[in-house]
Amino acid sequence: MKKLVAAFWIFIGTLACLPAMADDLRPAFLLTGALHRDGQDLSGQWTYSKDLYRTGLTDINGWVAKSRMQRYRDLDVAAIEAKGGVDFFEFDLDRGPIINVPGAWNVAAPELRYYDGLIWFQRKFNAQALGGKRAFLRFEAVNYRAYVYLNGKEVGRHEGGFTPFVLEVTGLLRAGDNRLVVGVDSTHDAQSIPTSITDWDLYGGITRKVALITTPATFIDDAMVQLSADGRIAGEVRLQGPQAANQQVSVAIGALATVRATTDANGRATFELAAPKGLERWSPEKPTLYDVRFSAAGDALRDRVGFRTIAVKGNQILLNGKPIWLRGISLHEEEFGPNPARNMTESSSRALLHEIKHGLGANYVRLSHYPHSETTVRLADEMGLLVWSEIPVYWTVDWDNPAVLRKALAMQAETIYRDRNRASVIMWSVGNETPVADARTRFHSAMADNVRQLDPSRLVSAALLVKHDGDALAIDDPLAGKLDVLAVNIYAGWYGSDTLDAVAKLKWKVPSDRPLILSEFGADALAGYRNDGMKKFTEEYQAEYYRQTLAMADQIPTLRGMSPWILKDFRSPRREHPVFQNGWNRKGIVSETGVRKQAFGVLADYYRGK
Ligand code: GCB
Repeated sequence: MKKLVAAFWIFIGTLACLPAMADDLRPAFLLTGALHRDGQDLSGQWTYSKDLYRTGLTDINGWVAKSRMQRYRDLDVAAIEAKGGVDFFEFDLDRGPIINVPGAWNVAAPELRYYDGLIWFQRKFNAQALGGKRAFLRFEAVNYRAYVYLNGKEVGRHEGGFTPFVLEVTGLLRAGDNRLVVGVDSTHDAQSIPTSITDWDLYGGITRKVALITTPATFIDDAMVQLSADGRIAGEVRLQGPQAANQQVSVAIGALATVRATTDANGRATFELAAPKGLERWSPEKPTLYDVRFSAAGDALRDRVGFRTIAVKGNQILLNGKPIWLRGISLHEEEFGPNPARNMTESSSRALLHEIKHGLGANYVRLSHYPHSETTVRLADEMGLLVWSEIPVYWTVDWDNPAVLRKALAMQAETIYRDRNRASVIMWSVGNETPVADARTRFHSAMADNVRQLDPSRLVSAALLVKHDGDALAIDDPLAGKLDVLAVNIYAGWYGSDTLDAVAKLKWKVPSDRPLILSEFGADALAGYRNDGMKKFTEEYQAEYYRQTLAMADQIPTLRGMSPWILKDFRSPRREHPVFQNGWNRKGIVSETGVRKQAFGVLADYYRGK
């Protein structure tokens, strides 16, 4: 085992030294559209075992873990104990406490509230004989590192808390009872993405669904389709398996058109066709989705896809060729309620997006600061909300470390492969509020190049910092040259020395040839704290802050949208004022339970006027 562990990290180390090419960022398996595939949902009751000292992974001095500590072993501890004898164990997942998966562990038990480390999870399940089919485990998200074992054998590892990963288990799955054990380590460090300090909660755990998916021996691993800038429908299909080469592929776009292609020696086929007459373009006002059916080699995959174009021309953002103004709001992945667990069921996600779309009258949402669940992005498609998507390259990062860059590029690739059929997603962001420096700019530039290589059809942006330049605000950041849309976070009137009445008068020096959006602005208010003068943390102060900032925004000629910070109060261990915060960032324009603050009305009125 010790050798195996060493070999694994060496492998990662070697990868880190290679130049990052988009294609070697492609995970071994994607199972695009897995939500629509045959499978067994492994959500529900799992058991767990805390492992603060990581004794299940390694012993002291990095030696192989003691067998009595290896939580992933496939054995019946109680039965062995009943026999008596020399063997004993310091765990038993079969009799461990119960936890619901998916969901963060912080809300599962008081002792786990601020637990930050390794926990082992176990789920037993029954499977049928595969009969020539293949089986995969697909994790939608595990925060932050996952060590996966089936029936006592390691099947793989993954790093990154917000993107899906797929592990083949065809050879390990048993007809009958199976034991799945996942070690989840929530610890972040200077080389993780994000690093250990953020402004949101820890939320360790198996935070999104896990499914056992079966496919034919040769199957459609990836299928992409979109409307290209020149108004043609184009895409690609990738097969995996012994019969992947020279296969007929057929793609049906609703009842409007069917196109055929043949896979090459690598199982890849591309296709293209003129947009059929009668194709309705997707937009926030009319989010038309088509049933798209990909078939090949006896496998079939369906998706619901919208078709639209997105572009920048001068300082305008064009959706389907027409200028659009992004009436938005930022959102963390955290459901309404007094004790959220980052468990985004369809209904909890819908409740948030409904408030954005129908309460606020928005057409746009910044899904900050990491890839949100596929459920949310698919709902944005269905409900008609444009999406800014980002990975958590946030604040500080080990900019000079090629292994960290490699992780960022891989995370970005996993996000893009997951979401590139989503019409709602119009912008990939490559960073948030990172301090300007050469190494940091090189890092972000590599990310921007990577995005363009993986997906040339969408816009690239980043949330930048602004600088006071005399009496004006300016973007002084060489990264700006890499972006299609400039975006800035601005907190004048909340952080810093500007008084509220100075905000509306702030002048801006920004390039005239590029669209600008305000990716963040905001102020804290405790819902219900009112009528106490214009003091910070009152609803009045936050509402006035919005009025002043919106007046300032109206003076920026190239402003094409905004996503104020933030829809809902959210958990953050940075925020410990005992009266106003108690572990919550209060910049929501609604409270954690959904009570609207005064600023909500100010923004909704402003959007009605846009
Ligand atoms: C920011 C960050 C965001 C924080 C916010 C705040 O600039 O991008 O993650 O939560 O400020 O509330 O200070």
